[in-house]
Amino acid sequence: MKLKKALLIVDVQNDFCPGGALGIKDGDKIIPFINKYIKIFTSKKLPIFASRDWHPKKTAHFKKFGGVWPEHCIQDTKGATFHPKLKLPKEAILLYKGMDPEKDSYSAFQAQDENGMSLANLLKILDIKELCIAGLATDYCVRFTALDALKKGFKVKILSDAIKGVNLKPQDSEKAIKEMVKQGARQMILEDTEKEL
Ligand code: VGL
Ligand code: ZN
Repeated sequence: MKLKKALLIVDVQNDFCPGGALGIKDGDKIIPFINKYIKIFTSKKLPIFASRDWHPKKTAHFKKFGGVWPEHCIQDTKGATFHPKLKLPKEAILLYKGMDPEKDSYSAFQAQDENGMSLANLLKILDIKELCIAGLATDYCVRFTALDALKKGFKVKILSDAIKGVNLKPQDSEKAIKEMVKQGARQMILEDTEKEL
């Protein structure tokens, strides 16, 4: 029997796309692929999660307050909204993360829905055993989310044509993919979805 899958779209927000406060080169180029995955998961009636980096104005995550990043994805700003090209269905379950003013958090497993329910709990309720992960950024949120998922016993598919990295150091994304695969994640592209789902 196939394991029940869900699609997890990580942080496809204006600030992580070109022109944004932490714009990732070609970050928006993955969106047409993500939209195709959305169609496929919707047609199979499989759940779709979409996380958002959702920071308060003042947080130790920002350079200004001791962290490493320029200000980005501040709650209720344009930078924090989903990229306009992303076609999220109304059934998508929205997750918020990075609200703690004291610390960094990258993993979607540290995110919660609008009722404060954690991703782990939502997955349990929906009986999801496998996560297909797309979005931004390969070397941060995607990486931490995938590693957490594996630690928690989920199977993980990295959607290679639907992720992009920050690359503070040029090899960061490549290294992140190697690490996720070493820990048990597998890579998948659009062409594989018909037989995989
Ligand atoms: C992220 C950098 C800063 C991410 C969040 O979600 O990948 N990256 N904040
Ligand atoms: Zn952030």
